[in-house]
Amino acid sequence: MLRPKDTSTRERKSLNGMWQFALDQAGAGRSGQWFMRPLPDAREMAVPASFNDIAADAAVRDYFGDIWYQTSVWIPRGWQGRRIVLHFESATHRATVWVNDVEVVSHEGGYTPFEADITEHVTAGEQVRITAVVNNTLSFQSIPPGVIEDTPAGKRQIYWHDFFNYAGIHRTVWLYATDPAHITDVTVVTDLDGATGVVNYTIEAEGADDLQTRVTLRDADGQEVATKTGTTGTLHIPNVNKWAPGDGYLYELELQLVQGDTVLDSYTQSVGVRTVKVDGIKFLINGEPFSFKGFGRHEDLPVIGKGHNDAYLLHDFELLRWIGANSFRTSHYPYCEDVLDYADRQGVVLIDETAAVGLNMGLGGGIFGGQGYKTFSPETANDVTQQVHAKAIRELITRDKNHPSVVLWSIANEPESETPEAEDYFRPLFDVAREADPTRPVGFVNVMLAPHGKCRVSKFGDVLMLNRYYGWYVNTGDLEAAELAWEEELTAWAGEGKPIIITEYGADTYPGLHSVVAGNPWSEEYQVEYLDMNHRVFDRIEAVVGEHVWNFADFTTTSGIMRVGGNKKGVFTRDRQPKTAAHALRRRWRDDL
Ligand code: GCB
Repeated sequence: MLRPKDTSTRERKSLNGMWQFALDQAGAGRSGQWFMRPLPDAREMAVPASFNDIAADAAVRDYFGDIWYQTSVWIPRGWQGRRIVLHFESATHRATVWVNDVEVVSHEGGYTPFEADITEHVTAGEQVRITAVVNNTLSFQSIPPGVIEDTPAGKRQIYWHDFFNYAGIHRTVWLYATDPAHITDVTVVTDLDGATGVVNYTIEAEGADDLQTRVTLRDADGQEVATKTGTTGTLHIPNVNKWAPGDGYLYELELQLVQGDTVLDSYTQSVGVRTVKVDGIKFLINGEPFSFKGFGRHEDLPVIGKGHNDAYLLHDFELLRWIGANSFRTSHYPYCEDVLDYADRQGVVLIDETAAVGLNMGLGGGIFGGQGYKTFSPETANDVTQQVHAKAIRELITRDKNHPSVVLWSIANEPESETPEAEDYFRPLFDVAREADPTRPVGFVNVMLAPHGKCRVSKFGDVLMLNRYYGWYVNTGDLEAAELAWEEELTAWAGEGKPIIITEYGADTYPGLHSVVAGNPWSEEYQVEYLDMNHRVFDRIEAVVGEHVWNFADFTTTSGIMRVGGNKKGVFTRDRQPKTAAHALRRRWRDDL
């Protein structure tokens, strides 16, 4: 699936703005065919945004079930004879969509795009009604998982990930038009041969059997550097300008379907020429050892929740630059594609993660404590879950495969990984990822409950990604004991001979809380002491090639006695003010200061 774009032959129209919106508490909308007419008792809702925080009402914030969205749109008169497509960049966690009275698409998974060819159901120059029922419930068969429990006070949605279950239409909805003959996908794989860049491309198209496929590669100044015909081929760029960390140089590949002199379809794909390889304990980008400095993050903003906002995107990347970070992980789900596009342009390196978070009944919301379920069993996470998970991996890779910024796939965060059931569940999922993308390393993020010697899944990964909280969840306030225990465990992992990225280490810190005495958790000083201790350990172990602090900014979670207005492990507050630790990290990460 290609991301909708305006090109010389394609036209897109955003459906963002105010939609009609109704919560379907009684679950009456599907059988009552709400898509046939204006939604009953509707209010207005902003798209894109999470609906949860908009109403200032706990019943709305905590609602789970069917959520109805409706809008109407004019099909441009000029689109007569064109193929017309309705595209959702995401709907969390699943949706079914109707155009007028006709169901056109259903999609499972809250963070990847889906679309429907609606040509047959619309008429150029006329208005159509678009209705989407989004559903945000989590079950053992969804990614991420959850369960609905009956309690004396009614049904409650339970889940095991430590961020609020924001839902709705978080990203842009597009209507776009192409020629009936159109390109459906392109895969670009790059390589380096000395100073020559190598760009392998494969194009898929529909209705194009009698057409010629033409590609043209241009540099950042718009100068043509190579051209070719055919649906698959290799282009060479002498004296290539590589894409590298901190230097997001992009070429543009124009793809065309041509009949005689007429270009029927044209699409542009940006291309960063770089290589990624794991070699022993080294993580190589363009053959050079790369060391990850940065954060685990969240899509989490005041009012709009997981809704995308360009201004925050720019500001967050400014803060990454200010602090000297070169990378981050899209914890714990695929991010808005605008984020990936911008990372490509900025030369920011990404670890790209699926939404498989919370597959661990030994943990709850990042807090230790059993959940009363078995993680993997026929009644809980089972074969169906595994298939849904496999699809989530495929959809992530299909969407993000052409982003040079993405250098590593993370197929899950902190799942149970110490049991034979976990091993059986994950083994085939690594194959799924490698089949979908043979060019990038694959890993998963290991949790403290499955330390070295116990984890049965790490052996499948190309790199080791570890989340550890020595000095926070264990050895709280005792950094001396934490340092010894952490170094001992990390030294054992280093014996595996793989690169190690510390994908999480962090301490909750209440901004403004200070302490002159060391070892005082929640204070700004303790966050600095905690990070310093971790860095001493990392610097003594050669296999550690990355440090991603948890978290870039404070974020919203469910309520609980371990969370004070959300998770406070941010180095920045939720409104992006630096805590003392931000300055300390800046001194460590910026080598130009
Ligand atoms: C973790 C999780 C992350 C939590 C974090 C915490 O290990 O991966 O989602 O937010 O711990 O702060 O407890």
